[in-house]
Amino acid sequence: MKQYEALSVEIKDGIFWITLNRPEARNALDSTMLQEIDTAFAEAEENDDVKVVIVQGAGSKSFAAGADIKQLKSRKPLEALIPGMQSLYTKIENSKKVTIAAVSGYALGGGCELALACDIRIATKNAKFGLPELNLGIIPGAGGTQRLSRIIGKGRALDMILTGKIIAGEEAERIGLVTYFVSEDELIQKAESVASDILKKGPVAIQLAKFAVHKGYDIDEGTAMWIEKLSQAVVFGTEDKEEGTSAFIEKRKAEFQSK
Ligand code: CO8
Repeated sequence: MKQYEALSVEIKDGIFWITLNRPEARNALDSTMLQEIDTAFAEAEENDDVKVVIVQGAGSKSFAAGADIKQLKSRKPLEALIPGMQSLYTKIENSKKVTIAAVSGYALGGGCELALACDIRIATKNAKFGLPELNLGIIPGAGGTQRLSRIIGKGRALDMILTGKIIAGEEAERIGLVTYFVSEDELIQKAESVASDILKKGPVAIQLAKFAVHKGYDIDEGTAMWIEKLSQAVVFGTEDKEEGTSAFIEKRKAEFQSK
């Protein structure tokens, strides 16, 4: 396991836990942390025993308060074009592992965008989501303008982005920004239980189901249906399909093996 400075990383029972660990700066995403998130995801990606990555913030005050504004201040226009947060989050969205954001406290700016790049979001009562970039004279630049509207709809996304308003976990669940809304002390347990449902599935099926949803979302339905069909053709050739269908007929639990 690699050594990390701004993260704590742990692998437990098929889950790769990434904890953003700069609580004194509300887990703001500075260049070290972003580099380490990239490294940690690469590490998870290579590990066949890992099926789910859960991202959380250290302490209950903050998931991540966004890009490090102190570093952002000196960035020049062309630096916005360098692959950075946006590319990293696209990489996370494209990961073959299932990603879960377990959000307690602030998920603002790049922190909210990190959660948006994950497949599943769980929020506590004290979670606070927002894209307040316009307050800084910039715009959301790590996928927020695109992913937020795809997840909660254009009208609500425009309202959040243009006003910079911050919404609580309950409201986030009501508008579909998060899937689960739990109390503070249930967060880890809920994340583990969602992960455990996923861990029972075959890795190829997990990967291709995720791929079909993400890749099909932005293209015409006919082509997207072909992505689904071709993905299905791949899983039809796996031992897991044989095992899953046999287990049903034999009235036992399936034991999926494929890597
Ligand atoms: N960056 C750097 N430091 C931060 C950040 C941040 N985003 N957020 C908090 N901190 C630091 C504070 O400066 C403070 O440090 P110090 O103790 O040295 O003064 C410490 O964390 C504690 O912060 P507060 O005292 O403000 O704590 P509060 O609990 O009172 O408030 C908040 C917490 C509400 C989270 C508040 O700190 C805040 O509003 N933070 C900024 C939130 C924000 O605007 N985020 C958006 C950032 S921009 C962004 O994410 C753009 C992403 C896309 C970039 C793409 C580039 C190409």
